[in-house]
Amino acid sequence: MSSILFEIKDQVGFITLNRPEKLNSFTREMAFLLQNRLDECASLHEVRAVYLTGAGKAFSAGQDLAEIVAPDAPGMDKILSEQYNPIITRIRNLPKPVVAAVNGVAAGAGANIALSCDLVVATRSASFIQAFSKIGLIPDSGGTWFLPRLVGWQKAMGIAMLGDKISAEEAEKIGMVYKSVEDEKFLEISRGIVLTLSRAATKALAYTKHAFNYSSANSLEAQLLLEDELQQKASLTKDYAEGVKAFLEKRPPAYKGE
Ligand code: LHQ
Repeated sequence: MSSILFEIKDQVGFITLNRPEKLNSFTREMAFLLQNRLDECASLHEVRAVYLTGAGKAFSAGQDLAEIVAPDAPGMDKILSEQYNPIITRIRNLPKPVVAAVNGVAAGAGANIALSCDLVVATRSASFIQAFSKIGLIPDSGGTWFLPRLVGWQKAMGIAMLGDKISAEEAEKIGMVYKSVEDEKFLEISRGIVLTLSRAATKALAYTKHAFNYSSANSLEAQLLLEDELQQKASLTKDYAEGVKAFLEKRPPAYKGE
């Protein structure tokens, strides 16, 4: 059985991290397989949104720590640059919404892969752990970038340095995740969100994502110019024409992602 499962259904690319007996901790092979699946999701027209989740009781416990002490293990110079950084940049640059459906514990790189997604929906019994400090490392996979932006400097510093286990409820309260939902409703709600996104005006969502990606580094003036440029692009899409037409005809829009 592959460590990454992939299925396309209802215009959604469903990616499942699949090493449940090791809490979906990442091997090198698994990191490369995830990169490949993200590339497929980016290039396939039939995929209009992505749903990333874990098999079994965990989302992901981050790097497989047994693998990195093996005699033939790649050095630290390769692990981030080849395995994790390309996952994060793929998720951020993928021109479609990516939903992390956090079904259980998300630790280390597993937590930060989730936080790099556009929307994080967590089941109530899930938790988030910046486990790095416990083993003498720093938060990687974008952790030092996403965390202070999501929850503010002080909370981020505490979470990073103390390695606190943050419950899904707390994560929602401090703005780390979009929603935490009751376990019984998790699948229905998280899938409902990704289905809604897969039927939306895909290009407008891609431009929204692009604008958000640039917003932290841009001045207000630069961001206003970027919005102007992207809004002009959005206004040329078929989906924009359909959106306005559907509104005037008092019917739901039928977007095609074009
Ligand atoms: C694991 C793991 C795991 C292997 C559970 N590896 N087996 C980047 C640069 C280079 C190097 C290092 O990494 C990175 C990025 C990173 O991600 S660093 C952070 C790595 N992750 C961690 O430090 C988290 C380690 N795991 C834990 O702290 C706990 O497992 C958590 C809190 C996630 C869950 O605790 P429990 O629910 O009590 O589960 P468990 O600990 O009993 O784990 C179940 C099994 O999964 C167990 O195997 P076993 O054969 O004994 O049943 C664990 O050994 C295995 N497992 N995480 N990362």
